[in-house]
Amino acid sequence: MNVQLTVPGMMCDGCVNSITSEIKTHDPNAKVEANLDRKLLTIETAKMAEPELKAIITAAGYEVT
Ligand SMILES: [Cu+2]
Repeated sequence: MNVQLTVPGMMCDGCVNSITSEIKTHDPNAKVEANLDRKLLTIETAKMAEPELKAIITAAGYEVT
């Protein structure tokens, strides 16, 4: 499943790395792609749906809109 989320607080590669590693603790096979200009995160995962991904990113300290 492909999920696209907007994360306005994602400012740099450091943010992307923190979010990616949090997601990968829940699904090591997840693929995460970020577009920093558009604050867009694309997550490919067979294990998780959008609500769970939102919860993980929020818990990591980033608002999802
Ligand atoms: Cu950052």
